Amino acid sequence: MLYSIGTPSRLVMDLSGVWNFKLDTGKGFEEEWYTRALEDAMTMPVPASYNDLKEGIDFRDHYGWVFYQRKIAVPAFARTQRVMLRMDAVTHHARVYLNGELLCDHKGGFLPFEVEITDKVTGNDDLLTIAVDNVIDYTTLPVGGKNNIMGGNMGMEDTADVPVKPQNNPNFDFFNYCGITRPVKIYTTPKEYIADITLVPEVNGADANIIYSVDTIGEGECIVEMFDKEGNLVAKSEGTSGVLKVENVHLWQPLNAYLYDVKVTFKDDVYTLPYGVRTVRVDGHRFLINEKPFYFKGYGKHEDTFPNGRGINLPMNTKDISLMKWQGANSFRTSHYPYSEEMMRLCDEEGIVVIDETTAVGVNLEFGGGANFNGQKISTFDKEHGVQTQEHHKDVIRELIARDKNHACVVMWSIANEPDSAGEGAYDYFKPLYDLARELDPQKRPCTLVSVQLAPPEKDCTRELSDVICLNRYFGWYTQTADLVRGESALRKELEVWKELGKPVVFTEYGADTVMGLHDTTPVLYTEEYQVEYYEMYHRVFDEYDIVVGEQVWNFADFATSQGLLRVQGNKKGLFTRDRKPKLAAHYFKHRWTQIPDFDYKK
Ligand code: BDP
Repeated sequence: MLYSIGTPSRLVMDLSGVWNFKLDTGKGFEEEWYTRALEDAMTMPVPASYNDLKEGIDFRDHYGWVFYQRKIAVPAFARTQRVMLRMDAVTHHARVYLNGELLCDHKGGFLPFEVEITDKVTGNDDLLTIAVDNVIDYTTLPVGGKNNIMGGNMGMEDTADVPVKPQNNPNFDFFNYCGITRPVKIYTTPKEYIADITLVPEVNGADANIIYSVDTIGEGECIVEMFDKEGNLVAKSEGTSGVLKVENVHLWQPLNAYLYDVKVTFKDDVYTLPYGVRTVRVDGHRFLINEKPFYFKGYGKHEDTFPNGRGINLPMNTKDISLMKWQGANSFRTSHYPYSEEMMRLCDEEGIVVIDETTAVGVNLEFGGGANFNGQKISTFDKEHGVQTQEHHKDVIRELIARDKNHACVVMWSIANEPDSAGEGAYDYFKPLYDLARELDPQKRPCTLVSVQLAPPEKDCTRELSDVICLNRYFGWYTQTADLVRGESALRKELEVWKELGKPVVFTEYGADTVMGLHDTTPVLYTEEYQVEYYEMYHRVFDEYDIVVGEQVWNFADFATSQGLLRVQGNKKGLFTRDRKPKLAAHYFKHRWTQIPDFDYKK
């Protein structure tokens, strides 16, 4: 799926701005709010999560549908073209109406979807309404749980006479921000147009072949040209599929990006794609980028800022990448959902390596002692009572790869975060998903799932399925709490098991909550000193194992979560605070990472 850009043949109208907005307490669809102007509407910016933008817990934790509305006017000259309405992300479930008519219904809050409106727009003020639902449960990704993972009454009886109000219970550890979180755009194309472009690099010594295919609607001539940074034509081919031959190719390298422009001309339509040429593959326990052993230095992150929530924040994206470079990092994982296309394009430009994750977080009913149904413990993949997410999970993989397949920055797909990968039925749940990703990705990038500490390494289906073993480990925090000596022993013990398997291992999470400004001479939990000592312990161990080819801390920055007894206004495992001030550990990492090369750190 192509990113919407203006080109000599395409016009983009960005619908960002202040829209009308209303919480639905149950009557919205019955009363057909989408057929007329919302009554008693409030103002709401698009794009943004709405939760932190008005006061009160009922607003912040609203459960269910909300309605966004505005008028649109598409000028006559644009209506001679094919007119598309594109939503970059609506979290989590959207129904889009124009002048009262349902145009589309989309499930999944972090990937784009679009609908043609050529014959629907009148040119006068057309009424656009987007209804958005934030309910998460066992059928959605991310998964909503029945237990609150942060715990409740500490084992004591709840004697209140007032019933618990309907609410989301995320089966994951980040605030369930929602709304229209990324831009909504109208764009045009000619009636016969370029529907998709797929590029696959093959590097042979100094030269490269870029194998391309262009999906077109209509019949006609198709020309594909590749330009270098100075605008010189370096390759050209005709036809909707073929090869671009590039001599003395300039490779895209981590932290040393180089982007060509691939320009496709099909009849009246023109589309230009920035494109980095690089290869990726796993060889034994090494992760090769451009055939050289790469070492991941970086983070798990979140799209999380105040007061945008998960709403796109372009200045913060730029700032974050600047901080990554300051620190000597080279990569991050899009934990726990696909990030904005603007961020992916920025990573292509800036040479930041990305592990691209689906929205599959919470596919695990073992958290907090496990889920139950009528008092019976139920397993995650129980056909009747467990999660019912596999089909939707496939859709997410399809949409993610369709969106991100051409990005040089993406070097690996993460199928899920911390699923119940050692549970009964896990292999049967995941095998078809890996098969699908491998079939759909034209570049055949490595695939992984990010494995939870609850999963014993001997039983974890990631052993067979993943090209790279990605581990989230909290020795010295959630286990061996405050005891780094015993934490170190547990970490070594586990690595001895993975060593036998011979696949590369990347630590995709390890971290300790740390409250900025809390210090002590004895490094106790939550102090900045404990965070540093915790990381020093892990690194001592990582450096002894050749199979460990990467370290991505949890987390880049502090972030908002649901309320809970272990969360003091959010998760505090950031190296930076939520407003991006460095903790002691941020300086420690700068020191470590600026000494670790991106390539050849491990043999
Ligand atoms: C892991 C999750 C991550 C959490 C983290 C934590 O993958 O989302 O925020 O633990 O507890 O289980 O800090």
